[in-house]
Amino acid sequence: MSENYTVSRHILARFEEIGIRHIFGVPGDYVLDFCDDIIASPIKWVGTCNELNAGYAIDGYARMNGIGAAVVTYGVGGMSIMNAVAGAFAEQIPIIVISGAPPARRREAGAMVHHLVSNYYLQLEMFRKITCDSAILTDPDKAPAEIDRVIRNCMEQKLPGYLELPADIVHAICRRPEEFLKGVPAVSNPENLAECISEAAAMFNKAEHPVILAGIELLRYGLGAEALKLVEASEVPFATMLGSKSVLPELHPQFLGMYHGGWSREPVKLQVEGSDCLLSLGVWITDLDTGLFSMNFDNRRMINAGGGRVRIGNHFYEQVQLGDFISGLMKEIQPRSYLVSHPAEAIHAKIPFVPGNTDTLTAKRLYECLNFYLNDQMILLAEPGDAFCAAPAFHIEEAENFIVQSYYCSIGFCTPAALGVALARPGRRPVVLSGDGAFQMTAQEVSTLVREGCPAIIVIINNDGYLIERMLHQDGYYNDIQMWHYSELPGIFDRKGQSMGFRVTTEAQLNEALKTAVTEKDKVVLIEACIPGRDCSTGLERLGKSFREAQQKK
Ligand SMILES: Cc1ncc(C[n+]2csc(CCOP(=O)(O)OP(=O)(O)O)c2C)c(N)n1
Ligand SMILES: [Mg+2]
Repeated sequence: MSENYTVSRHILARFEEIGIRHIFGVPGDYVLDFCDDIIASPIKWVGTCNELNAGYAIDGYARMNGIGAAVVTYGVGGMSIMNAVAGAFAEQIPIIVISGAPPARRREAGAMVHHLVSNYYLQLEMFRKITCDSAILTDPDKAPAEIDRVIRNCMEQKLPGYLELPADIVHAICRRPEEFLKGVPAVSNPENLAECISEAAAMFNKAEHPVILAGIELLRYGLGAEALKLVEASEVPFATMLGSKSVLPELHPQFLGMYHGGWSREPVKLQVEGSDCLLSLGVWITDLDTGLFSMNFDNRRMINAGGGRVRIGNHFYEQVQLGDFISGLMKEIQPRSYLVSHPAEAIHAKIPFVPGNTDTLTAKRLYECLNFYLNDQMILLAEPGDAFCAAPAFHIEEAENFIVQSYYCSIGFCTPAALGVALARPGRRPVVLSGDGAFQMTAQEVSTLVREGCPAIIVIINNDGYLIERMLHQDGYYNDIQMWHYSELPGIFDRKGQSMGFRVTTEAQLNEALKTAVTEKDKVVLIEACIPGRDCSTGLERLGKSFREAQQKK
């Protein structure tokens, strides 16, 4: 047993090994010793305004970096971060949460210590439900193996993990494991793989109108490049979805556009649903990705790979990993030049934005203007609300330049996530497109963006409340929010002039504000874009219409 090797040192050593360069969180007395060790290590501590925001920040960090970690205190901190952890679980993002905990002697005595809710295992039990693995580190002899197991599972399964670290264990001496932390990626069953590839290739090669539907798992498993090879080798048209937007380049001549079931642009819908061989790669059939399940798929004409299995018609092949399937299929396909009729519309090119002389700014013109100013050094984060409904309006060429919580849809995610994104990818600039309601949820994190020198651009769509909810349902004053002087927030959060705010009501003002934002590349720039009435993207109009129609049928 090495003299100075402690449980805390082991955690930090592993974190360095797996590429964690920042730990986000909020301290509390049960974790102060561990926080001391963090700031003495090469890993940088990034304090957030609250634990929920730390959770969103590490989600953003992990989407860029492969993994992220937060440290919180017991009870008050652990309970606060839970919504973000649940989101990462739903969206399959690997993050690790370490929570401090009361020392063993208190737990053993069942003492009523501060931050305790009911019993000493409640928090662990709650985290168990929203993580793939968890451990309470009560025994220093076992701690290194438990820490390694949780980290390994978290990375392999691409899901959150939880470690509870009692205050008296932080500096307990433990054994330094000899081996590195080796992950064992999930493997395919070779027979199943070979058989399903041969069945899939036969169907694919025979088809007259094959189409590839690129899904969210391509993003989660970093398979965009591999899928692009398949697209190019086969010369088949492809579509993406909200959760997988830009996983394949949107200026590609084979790109049809984004598919959202019945809400899709007509040519995209016709080609995807009319295909005699729809090759669906890592697609999640979620309500928002399929126009409230309005897709019209015929399993007999589909090859469905994802979630570790492949389905072809009514044949099921278990234990087939998506990456193995794509690379195996690529070797078997015969390229032909398929007709890509109606490829993605010209919105996907950079149309210069010429501001009109109108008094009011419309949602459409806001998105056109933002699209013009986006570049490949920017990462767009779109909040649930009109922001993510407008996603097709933005041309994004690289997979990692677009972030959305398209499934869990927790509003307020994007501003703190931008903090994680910026620190994970210095040199790229996060651009948050947020509703006013979403922004109010986590607005304090603008101050951390300023403090950490992360030059995010934050565009707040000020449409005076929860517009998406007004559109989905009959309206009520529960959808009203307090009007803020959004553009004055930089003056509140920043005493050093590292940020600036604009309030824009016309196209010309918006254009100027975005032009300045691009020039002021070291500053946090907050733009309040005022959109009057119920003006919104066509995406939100469609969503509202479908929801209201579904309600009438009830
Ligand atoms: C944390 C959380 N609370 C509540 C909701 C329910 N919800 C979904 S969208 C929305 C309103 C969004 O309003 P805003 O951000 O202003 O966007 P807009 O629709 O006006 O563009 C709410 C409250 C949610 N998704 N997440
Ligand atoms: Mg709003």
